[in-house]
Amino acid sequence: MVARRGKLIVFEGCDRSGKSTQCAKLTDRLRKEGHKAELLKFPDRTTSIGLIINNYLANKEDQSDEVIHLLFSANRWECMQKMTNLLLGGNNLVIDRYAYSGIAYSAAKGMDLNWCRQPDVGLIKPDKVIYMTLSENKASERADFGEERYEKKEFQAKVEKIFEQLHDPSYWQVVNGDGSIDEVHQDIFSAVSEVLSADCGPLQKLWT
Ligand code: Z5A
Ligand code: MG
Repeated sequence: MVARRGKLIVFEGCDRSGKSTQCAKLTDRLRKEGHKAELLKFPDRTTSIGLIINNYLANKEDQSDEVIHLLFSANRWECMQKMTNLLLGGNNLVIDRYAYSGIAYSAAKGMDLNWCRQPDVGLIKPDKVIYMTLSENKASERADFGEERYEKKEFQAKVEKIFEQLHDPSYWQVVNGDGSIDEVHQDIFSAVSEVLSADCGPLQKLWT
């Protein structure tokens, strides 16, 4: 009998909303409950493309807006075979940022949104996007923005606006990140449990 494929669950959202915290918690919980689960993060800073991205984000290296946009996308494409194999092998994948961040951060610089979308057309389509929000009050209580290139308040507001444009209610779920880590996890787990038990059919391509 062919194993049922795993589900692709992507986390997106504004800075410090708790994506990385919740991705780790969800992956642990899935494993504890007997599901096969793997956690991946974009950018994947461990590849040679990821190293260029890391230097760019750390302000150690400059790139044109177009070049860095294409490198972020290439960093996802270089992972597609591995992701396909894992999903078809029955592993659920939890992904910390994906193509939506790629578009939102580039378009927030003033780049054309449709141009920004093109390089990611055909990536594996997520079965669920968990879009995490955070109120201004709570954001100011969390650790300060770091030194990385995009970590500025006005820029983040533009990013949020683009995420709102990309929101597709057919597979996006908005989760309020204001609660405690455990409360937020519970909301996410309920949303993900529904997807895990659903028959989502074969893998689909994004934006095709
Ligand atoms: N980028 C791009 O331009 N193009 C692309 O294609 C992609 C990304 C994929 C690096 O991303 C940058 O790359 C990012 C977008 C751009 N630019 N910015 N800005 P990254 O994913 O490496 O960014 P990060 O460093 O992981 O930050 P983050 O993702 O914004 O944070 P987060 O993952 O959402 O939050 P967290 O690390 O889980 O939590 C933040 C803090 O809050 C931490 O101290 C936690 O302990 C605390 N926390 C978390 N949850 C709670 C709750 N519920 N209560 C209280 N405290 C909490
Ligand atoms: Mg993070």
